[in-house]
Amino acid sequence: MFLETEDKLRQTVWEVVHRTPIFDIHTHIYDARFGDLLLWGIDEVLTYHYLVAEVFRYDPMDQQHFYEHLDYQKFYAMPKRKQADLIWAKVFLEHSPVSEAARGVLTTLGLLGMDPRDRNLNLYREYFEAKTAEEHINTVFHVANIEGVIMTNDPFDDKERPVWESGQVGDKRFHAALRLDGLLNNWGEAHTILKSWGYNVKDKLDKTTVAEVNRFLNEWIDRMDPLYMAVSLPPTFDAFDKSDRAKLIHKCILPVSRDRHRPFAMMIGVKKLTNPGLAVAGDSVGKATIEVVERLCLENQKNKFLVTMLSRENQHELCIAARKFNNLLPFGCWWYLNDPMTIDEMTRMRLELLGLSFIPQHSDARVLDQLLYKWAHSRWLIALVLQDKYSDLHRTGWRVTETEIERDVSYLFGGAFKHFLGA
Ligand code: RAT
Ligand code: ZN
Repeated sequence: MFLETEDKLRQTVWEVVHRTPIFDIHTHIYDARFGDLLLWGIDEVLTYHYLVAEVFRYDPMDQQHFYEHLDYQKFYAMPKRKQADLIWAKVFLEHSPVSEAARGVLTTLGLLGMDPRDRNLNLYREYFEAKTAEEHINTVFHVANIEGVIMTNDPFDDKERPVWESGQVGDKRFHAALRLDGLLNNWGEAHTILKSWGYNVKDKLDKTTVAEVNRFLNEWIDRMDPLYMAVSLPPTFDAFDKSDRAKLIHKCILPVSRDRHRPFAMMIGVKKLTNPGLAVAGDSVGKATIEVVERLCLENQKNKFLVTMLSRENQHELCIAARKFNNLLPFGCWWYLNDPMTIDEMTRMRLELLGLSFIPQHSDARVLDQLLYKWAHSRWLIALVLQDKYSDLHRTGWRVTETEIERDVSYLFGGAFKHFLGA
């Protein structure tokens, strides 16, 4: 039955967006078999690196003896609980928590049934202390209405690797992504590690080395069954220069990605450690070159590329590139773009240029609880944008049914990705 009034249409869009389960294609959370690698609870939520960067914004303004009082090393040397106390004091109590990352903490607490008016952090801590990781995963997935997530899985991570090697069976809601920053962004170190693991590799990417890297990739694909292979890349990324990375991409990643039917996800535009003292909070952003993406798509038409770019300035051209190449699927509002203003802008632009053929968002959650706020905030924004788009359609005289809206929203929230995988 057609939705005949605009009010009914808008209300239906709102409800459908809020009840459709999400398949979250990029996170940094883990299932319970990974033990301590799965971060959860209020102290982890508060010490999220997005908030670490913010606490240092306030300190020089408040403290006469800034460098004595709070330098980066001292901050990171403090126990996590103390770091959380400090962030709570500075970002939530001494100033109102209006930033997106700070607001997210409050949304999270509210969604877990706590009262965000409480300013006593220990009350929140008590809530988490009474939970187990498994219980909490179930609660978060249920409240956030998430059907599945993709992790970020790095074979070069010494804590993570043994879990994969042990062959334990994981939670079916958690899927793998083979993350290759270690291989592609630092071949000098990677090749010595590969060698120590018994691969017959040399610094120079000769024929044997290439074959051995491919063996490594295939073995990890067998072990993890990742839904895609991924790398984060600098704004200066050029897949056609003379670098080891470019050679590895052409000789190893693209053939394996093609043969094993695992798209290659490129996350382009991060300037690592612009401020090294801030560690994981110290990365910045730069505008990248779309021509590199276009040429990769053109010259490798049998390859599939998932692409997200970190700079706002790259978003329009990424949409245009996707109009030219159907082996390119743009995804998410990544990291510094995961803010209401940019989510709104990017989602409108993508719908206008690509219809429904993109992945509007991923959470990038590093802490389990962040699935709650990241998806609550994104759903809200996506619903507002979709209401406008369906209203525009309505004004042409076109009518839609609730079933059609459900079809469209589930395509955005997981269907487009699964279709791209060929599932
Ligand atoms: O958003 C983040 O938390 C970043 O620090 C990165 O993890 C980024 O998302 C990445 O996957 O490289
Ligand atoms: Zn990430």
